[in-house]
Amino acid sequence: MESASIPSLALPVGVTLDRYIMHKQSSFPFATGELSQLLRDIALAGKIIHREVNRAGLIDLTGGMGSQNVQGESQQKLDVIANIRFKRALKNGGEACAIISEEEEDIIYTGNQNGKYIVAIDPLDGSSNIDVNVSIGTIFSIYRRVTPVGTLPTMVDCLQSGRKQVAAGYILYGSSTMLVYSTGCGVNGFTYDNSLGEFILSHPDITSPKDGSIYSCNDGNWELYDESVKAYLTDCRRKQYTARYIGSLVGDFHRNLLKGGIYLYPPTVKSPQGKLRLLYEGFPLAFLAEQAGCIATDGTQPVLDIDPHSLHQRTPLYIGAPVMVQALSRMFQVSRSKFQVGFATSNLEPGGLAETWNRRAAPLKPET
Ligand code: FDP
Repeated sequence: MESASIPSLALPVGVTLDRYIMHKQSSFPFATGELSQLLRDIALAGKIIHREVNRAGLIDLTGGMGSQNVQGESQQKLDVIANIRFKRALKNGGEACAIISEEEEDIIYTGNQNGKYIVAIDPLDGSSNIDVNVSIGTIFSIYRRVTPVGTLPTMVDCLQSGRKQVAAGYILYGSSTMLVYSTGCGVNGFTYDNSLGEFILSHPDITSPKDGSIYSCNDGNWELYDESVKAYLTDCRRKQYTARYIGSLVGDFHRNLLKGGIYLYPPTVKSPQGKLRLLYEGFPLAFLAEQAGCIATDGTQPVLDIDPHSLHQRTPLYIGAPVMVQALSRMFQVSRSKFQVGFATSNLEPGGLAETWNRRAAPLKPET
């Protein structure tokens, strides 16, 4: 029998992701294990990216490819590598019939028409941070296909409501690598143990603080923000909240999820629909946020209620602690009722809110 002092000499390692996934699967009597396998495929690709990210500076994996992705953004070598790794893992796994990737314009058919699932993925998010050793991440979203198994998946499978996600998550390559995911029954976080090659449950049942004092946005865009966003941020400054912005959505979201805060990426003149992508950034993070007790809105409606109409659709995103997001939403409501025009995606278009404001801000001309 172990004496009382012995366990502290050999602390238990904890629950591995594999065991956790299997355990969760066993609570669904009709589960076939395919979603579990899909999650394991994603975790495996994540481990490989972790390895590549960690030695990028040593084996010439930093820097640009000299090419652009479908969004017109310059591709980093690791963007391309991560895309290949995830595609390969998902194709070989067999559970996904189609993939939507930030790096590719069209639906990627895996060749597994019997696969039940669709995966939307941003293989490596925050790519401007790759070369400077700052946190980056992978974001994923999983849907069950709606067209019959055995047929070629279609746009109908890929453009489902965010509320139809069966799982979503991210892998954060930061000071440690973490995989955080939800299948709709809470959010759990696993930290990668390099020596074991395993993700270990480190953050069970993540519940985010209801309120917070961190705000995260690109302050350099201030002049391009709408007045209600400026008013909200001014209030954050007045309250001496803490400004924290990495410029890696996963890192910024993760910090705010754990500590309590709000992340804002409003529309700007440069990105009138917002910069972030709905299918593989907005939807999965909104799903996790709601599961952890947070709120995600585009300024007019919950992000999960947005109707997707194209694979690389963009969205404004305001996500985080409910008290903070609600305070911002109230400012949107006030401006909407004042000017009686729509906000969010239409606010910077001709006739939109920003234009209305500019008109109002201009000196009044005499009537005649
Ligand atoms: P990036 O373009 O560097 O891949 O996905 C878009 C994203 O990163 C987010 O991760 C990040 O929060 C944001 O863009 C940063 O954008 P800005 O440089 O405009 O602030």
